[in-house]
Amino acid sequence: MISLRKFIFHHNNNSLIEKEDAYSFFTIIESVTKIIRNHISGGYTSSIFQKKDTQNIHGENQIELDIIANNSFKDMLKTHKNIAGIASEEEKKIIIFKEKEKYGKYILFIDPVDGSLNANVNIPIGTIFSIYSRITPIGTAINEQDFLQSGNQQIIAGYILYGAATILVFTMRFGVNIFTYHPSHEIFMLSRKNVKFPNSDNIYSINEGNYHFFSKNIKKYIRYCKNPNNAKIPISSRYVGSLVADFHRNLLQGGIYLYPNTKSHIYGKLRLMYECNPIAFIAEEASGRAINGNTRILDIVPKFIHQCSPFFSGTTSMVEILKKFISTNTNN
Ligand code: AFP
Repeated sequence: MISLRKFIFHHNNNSLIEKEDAYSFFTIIESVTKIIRNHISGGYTSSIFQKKDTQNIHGENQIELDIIANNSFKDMLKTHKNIAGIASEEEKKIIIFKEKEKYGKYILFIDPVDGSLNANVNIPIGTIFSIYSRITPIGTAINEQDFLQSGNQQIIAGYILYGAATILVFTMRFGVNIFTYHPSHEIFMLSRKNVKFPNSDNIYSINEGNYHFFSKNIKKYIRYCKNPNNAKIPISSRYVGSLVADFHRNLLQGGIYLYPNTKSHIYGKLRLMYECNPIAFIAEEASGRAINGNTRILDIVPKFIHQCSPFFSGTTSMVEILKKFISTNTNN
């Protein structure tokens, strides 16, 4: 069995992050996972799953767990020698770690609790993160420009899925690896190496309750998924409502996740920088695809930190077929 730390130490020699920096980053991830996992396990005995009066930047009510997780990540990440600042779904503005703003090499995006409203019904939730090298010169203060990079520039992207088991899935550019948290040893152990989407198109995942607000092309694609004449086996519909859980299932079983724009989310609902980009990076490293419709997610140059985007990601064949539907000339 290979522990996460051993893996970082002995593998990924070609990654774009210094080994020592990756090592201390994943040590932090391991520690915060432990904290969040413990809170989730005991959540029903406290109020941490209850909606609070406070809202995040997207106008969504926070639960106490969102705030606890956000603060835990902030507190631990600021101890990292080279992380100069972070952007979080739970913070309106970027957080600059003052002591490192001039000399820290990296910036980080985080969605501390993805799918948090599922916590109250004991459905898997997650954490999503990604790291970039800063673009301003070392020795000068970091600023928002360091965060406004296209997803192509990510050097680490990953997610934690708090399900029946707690797992960590990440890429440092050379493939995707899965680690499982070992509750008695309190560390992550390698459980699957170099994961690729399987060669099967079994699942489509979409909040179909929004059907009447989708474009004609998306509606047509959904009807195509349901049409038994179009697939060798029926395509199953599966939707959890936590991006990490839906994506992870499709990664292992073969499928596509869709969140198009709708009437209430005209630019899409998912957040480009801390949801779409990290997942897209993992999808591509696992030989899948991620697009916003016509454009590759990783090519989008962001205009602002909390930007939203339509998001479609899954096996290459499913995304390619979807793309044909999207580019068909119909009146939307
Ligand atoms: P947050 O809990 O981080 O806000 O994420 C929720 C989410 O963006 C994503 O995890 C889900 O896939 C999506 O929302 C579900 O949205 P619907 O409830 O509209 O289907």
